[in-house]
Amino acid sequence: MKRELLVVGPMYPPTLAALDATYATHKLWQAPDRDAFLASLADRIDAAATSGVHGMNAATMDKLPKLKIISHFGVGVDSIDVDAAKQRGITVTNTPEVLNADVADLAIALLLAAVRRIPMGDRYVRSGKWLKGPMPLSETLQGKTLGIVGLGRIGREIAKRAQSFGLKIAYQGRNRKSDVSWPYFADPVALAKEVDFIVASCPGGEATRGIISRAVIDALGPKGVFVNISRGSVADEAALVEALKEGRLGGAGLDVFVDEPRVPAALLELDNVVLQPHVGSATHPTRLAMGQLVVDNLAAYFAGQPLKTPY
Ligand code: 8YV
Repeated sequence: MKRELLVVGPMYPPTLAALDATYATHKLWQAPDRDAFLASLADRIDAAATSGVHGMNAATMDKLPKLKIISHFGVGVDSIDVDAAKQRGITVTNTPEVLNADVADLAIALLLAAVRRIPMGDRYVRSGKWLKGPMPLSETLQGKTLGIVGLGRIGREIAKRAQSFGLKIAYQGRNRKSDVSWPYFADPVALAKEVDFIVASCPGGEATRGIISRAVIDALGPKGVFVNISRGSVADEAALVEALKEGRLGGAGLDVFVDEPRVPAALLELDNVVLQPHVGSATHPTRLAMGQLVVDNLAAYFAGQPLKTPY
């Protein structure tokens, strides 16, 4: 008899196939009537798999009184009410570490693309403008300072890469890190005043909502560049769009947005912004590794073994 598993939302196909092969999966996003579907499962579901924005809130947890584990596809768990899960004795697992390198690569790529104006240059050539004369010069990374908001696993990988590009590092976060000697700022505005570029690599959620505020953006200034590979919610998106339109911020490289996959129309018009569709971890090896952690955490749970990556 296959164990039963609730799958809340669409998931990386190879991972979903692996879950389908092992469990009697119940796909919530395909249910015509969510509540009736959950009620039909209430007395027999103790495990669920979630992914990305398809998380779980307290109300849904209350409809699944036997739920014991939520195995999440993603390192960020801001789509899950983790506090509510803890209060209900539900363990949450996520997929850390395996995506650090790819997400850090994209952060550096966005910084390089925005500062050296690579997509703009591509458009400049394709539009035939080069035939009329050289493209205006860009800023440089050399000798500049990158401010990292959120020096966690991904933030550290970004710092490592940034140093190899000749950048100095400073960081902001809840706490100073004892194992690094880079300048630390508790206040993101103070950080922004001291650096040339900022990358947001902190978790999403209430604690970091709007941490890249209008004041931070203005302190970064007309030559500054902001890169976001965290969550759209960490930036005041309206202030960001305004500052980019008015030239109060030099440029941006954005992989995440407040209301994905919808992006503010104004951003689509701006030449000083590089846009990506939330692809930080979107490589086959990384998504396979993330999926394997989802599978392994569930297998460990059902085997009564220690979980691989409890959140
Ligand atoms: C995922 C992410 O692509 O891991 C995260 O937190 O944002 C991305 O790696 C996304 O969660 C979709 O599953």
